[in-house]
Amino acid sequence: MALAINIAGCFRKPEQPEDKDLYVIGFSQVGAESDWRIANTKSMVETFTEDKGYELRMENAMQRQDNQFAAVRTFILEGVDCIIIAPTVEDGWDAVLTEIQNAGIPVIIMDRSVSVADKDLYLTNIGSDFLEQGNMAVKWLERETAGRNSDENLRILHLQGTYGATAQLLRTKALEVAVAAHSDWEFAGQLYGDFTEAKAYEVVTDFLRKDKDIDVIYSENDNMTYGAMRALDDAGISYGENGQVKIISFDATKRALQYCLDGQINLCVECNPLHGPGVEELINKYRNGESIPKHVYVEESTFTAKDLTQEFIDSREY
Ligand code: GYE
Repeated sequence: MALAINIAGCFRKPEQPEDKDLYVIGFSQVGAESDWRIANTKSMVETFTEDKGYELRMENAMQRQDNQFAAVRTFILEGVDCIIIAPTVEDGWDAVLTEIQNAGIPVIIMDRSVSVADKDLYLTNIGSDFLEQGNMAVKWLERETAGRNSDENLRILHLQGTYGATAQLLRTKALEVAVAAHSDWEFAGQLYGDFTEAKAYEVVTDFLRKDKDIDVIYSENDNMTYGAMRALDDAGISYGENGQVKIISFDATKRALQYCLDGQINLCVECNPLHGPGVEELINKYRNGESIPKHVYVEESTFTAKDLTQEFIDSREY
């Protein structure tokens, strides 16, 4: 491995930024699948600037784990100072994380998590408490439907993000536990939307051709919500504050908050994408030899129309 690094070093052109003594970060980003992701990328790019002594090498994995493996192996060959991974899915990381460990490079897992037997394979994991997000959504739905006077079950259409991603696994878990616990709740369907608007539009459109009897949409991110809203519009089904279907959406990015204020989305569950400063703080601690918590969660809440003002939405960064 040392040889590989030296060989890579030999091919460096003299004007490369390492010569300026920058701290080089290899960052494997999931993709550009959502507004959340774009805000997250922006936060990283704005945090790790050359002015502050960093060189950020970012690779977009287009939502594919094998692309992440390739990016990470390139970072190892380049001998970067630190590797940051926003993992597409939780499983399958043991081998490549071991390769990084053998190269002596610290790893920070950002946003979603990895599921590995040996937790020493990474320094720390900074991201959201996705189970708590799901639980907040479910509690809201309980309150919202309490005392519901109906002989019929509450029919929930569940839109799922990328299978195996922490954000999908835990938001799904919260809802599945709740549906099992409420004898009058049921799934109208569980559809795969892969966190994208296009996929959600396609699957919800298809679903509504056969079944229009739904009371709730639980959408595991904002972009899938937008796809579902278009599909509901096409099918002539009303939603939001005064509509047939209550919509719960995860992320609380600006456009979704606006729909919420306008009465089209009932609940926005916040998912903070601005991890750049938090990651930088962890890197500083590492570089100063300070101890680092194994998991750092960010504070998040929920919003309904009554919690929002136009001024608040306009002031949000994402
Ligand atoms: O909710 C979704 C994105 O992992 C928190 O991924 C992230 C999720 C986010 O594509 O919009």
